[in-house]
Amino acid sequence: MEKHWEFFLAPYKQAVEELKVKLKGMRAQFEMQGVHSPIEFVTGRVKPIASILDKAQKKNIPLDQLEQQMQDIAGLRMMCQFVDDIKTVVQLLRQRNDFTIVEERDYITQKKESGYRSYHVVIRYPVQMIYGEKNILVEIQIRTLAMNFWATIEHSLNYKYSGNFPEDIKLRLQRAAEAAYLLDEEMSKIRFEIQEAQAVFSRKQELKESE
Ligand code: 0O2
Repeated sequence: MEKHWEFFLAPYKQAVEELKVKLKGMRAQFEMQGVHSPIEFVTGRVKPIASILDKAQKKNIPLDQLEQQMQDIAGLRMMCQFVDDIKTVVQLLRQRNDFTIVEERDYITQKKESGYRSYHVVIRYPVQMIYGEKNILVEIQIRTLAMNFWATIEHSLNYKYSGNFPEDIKLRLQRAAEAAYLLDEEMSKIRFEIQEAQAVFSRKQELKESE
């Protein structure tokens, strides 16, 4: 990797690693208390250089403005079992004092034309570098497992068709997005049954492990 990119991306890499630990730590705290965790799992990545350049070109972002204008060079994803968990997670993020929220985008009540649903929170995160503090933008995407399944599939198809989906695939993807949303709604309706079963299961696991 070119030295210039290595220096530029260093604070983003640092931020993703730190935030993965912090957000996974939230899940661990719920587990420790033996209560339902609104966070199922957390992933994080630094956007590959080729994707940064692609997006900069598409959105007319000058390369010397990446830091100010590209919000998802560092990205975290928090997956939830239920739609209501998303609200809980956003509340938890709003309460934290290790970063500030600069923007929230609700693509759940206002889904994208593609069918995409997720809640995006853009934060300003201070990274301690050897030359001092650097404040960078990080995008946290919060979504259910079903929304994540859809987005992952659509993203790989997007790659294949470079965004120009044939009409029938576009339509099927929109229908699949609705099906995923229906799945979320159905799961929400039996949420308490599911949680009860999960609690019994984890108690049994604990007993087995202590034997
Ligand atoms: P990647 O590969 O996920 O890193 P825009 O890019 O114009 O849609 P903007 O202003 O960057 O919008 O912000 P937005 O839409 O809040 O966040 C963009 C990111 O959200 C995307 O990143 C995706 O991760 C996700 N996203 C948004 N729309 C869709 C969609 O229709 N399908 C899927 N699968 N994901 C979506 P990138 O840059 O695409 O890249």
